This record gives sequence, structure tokens and C-alpha cells, in this order.
Amino acid sequence: MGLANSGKTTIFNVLTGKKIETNPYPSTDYTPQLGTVKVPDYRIDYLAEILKPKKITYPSIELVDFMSFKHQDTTHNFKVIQQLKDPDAIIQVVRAFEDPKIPHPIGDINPMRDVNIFESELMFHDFELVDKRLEKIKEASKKGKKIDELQYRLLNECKEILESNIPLRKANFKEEDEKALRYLQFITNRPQIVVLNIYEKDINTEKISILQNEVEKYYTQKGSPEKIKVLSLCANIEMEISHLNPEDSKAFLEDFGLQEPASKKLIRASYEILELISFITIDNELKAWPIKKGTNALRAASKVHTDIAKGFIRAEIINYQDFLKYGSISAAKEKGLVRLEGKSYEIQDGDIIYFRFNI
Ligand SMILES: Nc1nc2c(ncn2[C@@H]2O[C@H](COP(=O)(O)OP(=O)(O)OP(=O)(O)O)[C@@H](O)[C@H]2O)c(=O)[nH]1
Ligand SMILES: [Mg+2]
Repeated sequence: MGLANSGKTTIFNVLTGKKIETNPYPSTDYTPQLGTVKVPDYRIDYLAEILKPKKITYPSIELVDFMSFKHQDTTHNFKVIQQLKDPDAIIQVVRAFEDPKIPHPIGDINPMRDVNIFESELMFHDFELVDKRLEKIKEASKKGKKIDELQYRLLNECKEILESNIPLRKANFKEEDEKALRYLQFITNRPQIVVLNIYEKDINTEKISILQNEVEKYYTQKGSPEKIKVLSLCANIEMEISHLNPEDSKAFLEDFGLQEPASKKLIRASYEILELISFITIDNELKAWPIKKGTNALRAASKVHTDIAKGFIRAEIINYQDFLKYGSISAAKEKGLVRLEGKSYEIQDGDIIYFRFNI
């Protein structure tokens, strides 16, 4: 999401491999585009090399490229947000590159101003929404309908927070309340990645670290740190890299003093902001499974198959790091490094799991 000509579609294309048309003209009508991004995992790469499985599956993230926000057109922006359909997180693209050929919808390049506009539009949306919903409840109750007490309490709490000009992501709701809130379709409670789309000459410069700090500071005030991540990239350069073969892209990155494409950093940031970790199963298929941090072994088993959860006996687990030391599951077993864990064991990132079950 973001203002027009900030580079949303270019970044979307880089991440998803799609070829949606990009141009310097403001789009008037735009159908949201859907794409899937494979989440890279060096552990799966390595395991695939030594185990040579028949099939390899990486986790994936679904991305949607949305219509731009318009400056001073709150009605339009409200409609755009309403189309979002319960997003897990938002990626905001902010124009920070200078290019006279690409007009900025407001005029000059001013990333902080644009960040502010974006945040105000999200705030305005939630403000409107809370009022509309409370109004509906009032009307229903006048007609003698029973009101949902939990919803009513939450809406009033949200109203108070928003009226103090605080986004909902900054508020500390209890876990059950967070869950109930999801159905209310607010937007300022969603985690957000802010991508500064910078000029290629500005990569790795002091100017950009200052800007990044400034944006981070802004969002420290506007939200809890685990719900906001700020990073910078040059969409044009990322697009070029995505067209190169691995060797050329390595040389290209080195020229810019970069270790990896920023698009990889962005995918990782998305994974992290959703509080996801991966566990790994090895059968005919080598597969990394995304789960929320804090998930127990039984829940993880049910992701693989409901039967496995129903007949759960134990999970045989070795973490990838231990696996590396011994090079094979059987060698690790001999050293007693494969643990047997019960239903309530909390899955750790990189756990290689074999579920024992009986049905
Ligand atoms: N110089 C420069 N141009 C860029 C960069 N990223 C995108 N552009 C150009 O800016 C124009 C708009 O890019 P898009 O990716 O279509 O931007 P958008 O935010 O999707 O635009 P709308 O959907 O029209 O709001 C295109 O002509 C891109 O080639 C960049 O990093 N540097
Ligand atoms: Mg676009």
C-alpha cells in the first residue's frame, strides 16, 4: 500500500515474479493483484542437497498489490482499506527516490510527510469504523436486539484510544480481545513493514540511515516496536537483480556493497512480523512449515495432518543446529540428540520433527 508512484507494483513484481505493468501515470482504476512469495530457508536448501528428497516445499506468503491512496481523498482511501479483507500485515511503500521523470502525486519528495499521510488515513479509517459500528449497535439495541457485550466493550475501548490519537497497534489488548478485534476489521492494529524506496545512489549512505532512524522514531511513538519494521531498498535495482543469474547478481550486489537482495530481507521481515517460525519434516517430501512462535507439538502435528494429532504419541525432534553437528538423523540418534517430546512441547525454529502416532 501507499501513495501513487511510490513503487508498489515494482516491488510486488520483484517479490512474486509477476509482470504487472508499471508506469509513471497515476492509475485511476486498479484491481488488486494477487501473488505468492516463496520464503527462502537456507536449512531447507542444505537438507535438500544431502537428502535429495522427491519434493521440496517452502512456506509461502500471499501478497496483494493494492490501489494507491490518494492525497486528501479520504473517501477513496477508506474504500481502499475496506477492500483489504483481514490482512495479517501491511507493507507500506514510501517514495524516497528522486526522479524527475516520475511525478510525485503531491509534488516534491518528502518521505516523512508521506508516512504521516498514510498513518493519518489509517487512523481516520478506524475512527470512522468505530463510530459506524457503535451506531449500528445502538440502533439494534433500540429495536430490542440483544447486544454482544464483548464487542460493545471493545469498541468503546478502541474509541477511547483512537480519540487520544493513538493507533490500536500501540494498545495492549489481552489475547482473547485481540482475537475478537480481528473480526472488527480495524487497520491500525495490524503489524506494518515500512519500505523506503530509495534512489540507487543513496544505497548504504548516511542520508538513508538518518531517514530510516527518523521513520523508526516516528513509529516508536505510534506503535509497539514488534509491530513495526522499517527497511530501505531501491526497487529498480531489485528488479534488475531479479533478472540476473546467481553469479552475475552476486557481482552486481557487491558493486553496491550489498550482501543480499533487499527483497530477501523484506520477505524475512514479513515472516518475522507475523511472528512465524518454521519446523521441518522429512519424508518423501522435505517441507518447512510456518507456525506462530509459541505453538505446541500437538498443534504443529495437526497442521501436518489431523490424524497425526488425533493419534499423537510423541514427537521425535532434533534441532537443525544439532543435526548439522552429526550430519544424519541416525548418527544424532546414537548420540542421544534426538529427543522425544510430548504434546505440550513448544516448537523451536528449525526443529526437525518426526511425529509418532497411532490411529
Ligand atoms: N528511478 C526509479 N524509478 C522507480 C523506482 N521504483 C519504481 N520506479 C518507477 O516509478 C513508476 C511507478 O512505479 P510503480 O511500481 O508502478 O508504482 P506504484 O506505486 O505501483 O504506482 P501506482 O500503482 O500507479 O500508484 C514506474 O515508472 C517505475 O518504473 C526506483 O527505485 N527508482
Ligand atoms: Mg501500482
